[in-house]
Amino acid sequence: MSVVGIDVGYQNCHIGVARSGGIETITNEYSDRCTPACVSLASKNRMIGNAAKSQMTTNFKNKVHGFKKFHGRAFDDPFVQAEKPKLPYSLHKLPNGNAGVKVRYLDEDKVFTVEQITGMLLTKLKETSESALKKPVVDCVISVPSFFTDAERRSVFDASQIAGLNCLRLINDTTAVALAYGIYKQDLPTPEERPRNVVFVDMGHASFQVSLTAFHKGKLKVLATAFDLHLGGRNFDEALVDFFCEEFKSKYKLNVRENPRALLRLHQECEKLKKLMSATSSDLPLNIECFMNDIDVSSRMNRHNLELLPLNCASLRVRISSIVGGATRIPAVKERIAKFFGKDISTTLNADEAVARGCALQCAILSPAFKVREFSIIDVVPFPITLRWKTPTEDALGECEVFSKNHAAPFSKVITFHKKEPFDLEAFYSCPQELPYPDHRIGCFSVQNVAPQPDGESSKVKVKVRVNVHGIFSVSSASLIEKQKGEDMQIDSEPMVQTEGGAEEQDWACGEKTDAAAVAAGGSKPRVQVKSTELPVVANNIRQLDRDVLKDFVDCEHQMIIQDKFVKELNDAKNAVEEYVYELRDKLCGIYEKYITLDDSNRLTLMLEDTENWLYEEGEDQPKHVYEEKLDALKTLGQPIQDRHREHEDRPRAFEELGKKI
Ligand code: ATP
Ligand code: K
Ligand code: MG
Repeated sequence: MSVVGIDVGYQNCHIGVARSGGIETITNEYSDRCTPACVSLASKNRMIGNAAKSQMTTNFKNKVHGFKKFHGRAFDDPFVQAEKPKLPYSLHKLPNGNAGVKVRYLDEDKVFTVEQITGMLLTKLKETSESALKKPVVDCVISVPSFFTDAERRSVFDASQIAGLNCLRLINDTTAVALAYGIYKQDLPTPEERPRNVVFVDMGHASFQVSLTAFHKGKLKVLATAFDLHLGGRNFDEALVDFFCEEFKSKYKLNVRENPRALLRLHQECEKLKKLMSATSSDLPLNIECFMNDIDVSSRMNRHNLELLPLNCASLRVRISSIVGGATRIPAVKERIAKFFGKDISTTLNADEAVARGCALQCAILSPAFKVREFSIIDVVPFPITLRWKTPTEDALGECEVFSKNHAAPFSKVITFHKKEPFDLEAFYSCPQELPYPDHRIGCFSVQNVAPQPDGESSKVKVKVRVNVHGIFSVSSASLIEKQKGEDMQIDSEPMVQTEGGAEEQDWACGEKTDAAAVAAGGSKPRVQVKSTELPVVANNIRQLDRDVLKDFVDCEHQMIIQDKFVKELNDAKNAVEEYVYELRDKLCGIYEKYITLDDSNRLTLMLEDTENWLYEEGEDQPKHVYEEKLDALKTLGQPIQDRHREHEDRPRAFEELGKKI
């Protein structure tokens, strides 16, 4: 079994793996540790990662990037609407109201959901891990921003399933970093000592996350998280793009915003410039040849002026110590963070790889196949969650906040209701003004098969609500508690119990008027025999893909993988012919010259030339076997020459060997 951790960034993805030597990040087929979060759809296949990014400015309408924040969002979401005009590809409203991506793929117009696009990216990352580990990869841990809501987490989880991954945990970015920081620390305080509190800061391309984490030996507990959803490295890129767009308008009379390709190029150049400015405070040139309307543009920028540009986002206003994420390399960011906390900041963690390493560590901890130091992680619920239900007596709705902000997670609670009939529990985020999303619904959970007691009284129904390891909320189970003859019930006095996931479980009473929302106190009364019957709970309006649809997407991804493989093999076969032509031609006028008659050589050269022309004409687009046959035919002619050459080379060595023996 393999142990893999995947940091899926808005811009960059990294993969951490556990090998016998420990945790390491791996490189992809371009020897790059970073795989761009970019998917390109084409007429025969898809390109994902570096291959997609390298051709960013051609076929750009079908190159999808910057999709991470569309997870779980509706097409009409103001954030999606604000992003739309900045994107070179088009967004499409899906039947369920979500935002989909419209592209040309296999010469057809196709709409993919964000789960499918992320699924494609994960397929690539899965393949990269498989080729590094040389074995199949299924189990993994994937990072998500700490502010991701239920809908987003479910959406990323669905994407992992589309890619055929078994995600053991969706872990928060900053928590993964905290784990990567803590697990190797030998000097953490003992349980009796005061914890070591560390603030982690991650400024990526599109968001800014901060967590305050308490460490003890063998465990970490996240105390609080804070974030700015719209502050990241890209804000600096955009500020530069805005600046140059204005400048080029007055200087060259160019309307860059009207030309998606030019705008993309400017974006790329601005990002390069931004990175250079982190390393030097001197004036730097910006030159783009043939930028628009055959005009070359040029300008200058420096760090000081960058810092004066307005950033289109709220400023650094976090309520910081160890920092990661690419954008923390910007000197102004580092400076402000240090100033805010009045402390020196530590950048000992690898800014690009810490999240992926933390993910791999968590995967290693969860995997039975790998031995690693135990480390317990308690995370937090980012936004408070409330349950609401109808009361039969009044028009009013019953309501109970089941998870407060920064409540420990994973965590289960048991809530007791008194009901005579089936009932619905509506779950939502309780603080809409705090929630950076327009939709605060989580889902509706129907508790079924509830009936009154034989004596007509309400039945006691225990409902378990839970935020699981992925940070996903659910009403996970319900049971009907029946009075046993002549005995009183004392369910509310059950002590706190541990559940499987290491989460604490807590009993709550949250019922009708009579005993409304009284939190049961743990007691020491003896337990009485009660009959408990499991009740079905049906989840409605959960913001995740329909299971049938998910299954179709899994099949669809599988088909696309087969298609990509088919195209790759075809291209490989074609390239092999081309390579053989070049190689043989080179050698014919070089090392093979002595081993072939001039006549034969001329004939063969002519043939090679024909083949080359053929490759550009009717041989451009042939089935694989045609290329294989072509290669075989060439080899039949080339092989005897190669053999004669080898024999000749081997002869002196054979003599030498013979000489030694004599
Ligand atoms: P997110 O965490 O928001 O999903 P991500 O994980 O893809 O995004 P990172 O890889 O952490 O983001 O950081 C990428 C950002 O960091 C980009 O904006 C990039 O331009 C910026 N960046 C990288 N190196 C430097 C540098 N030397 N100076 C300035 N910015 C940099
Ligand atoms: K990243
Ligand atoms: Mg990141």
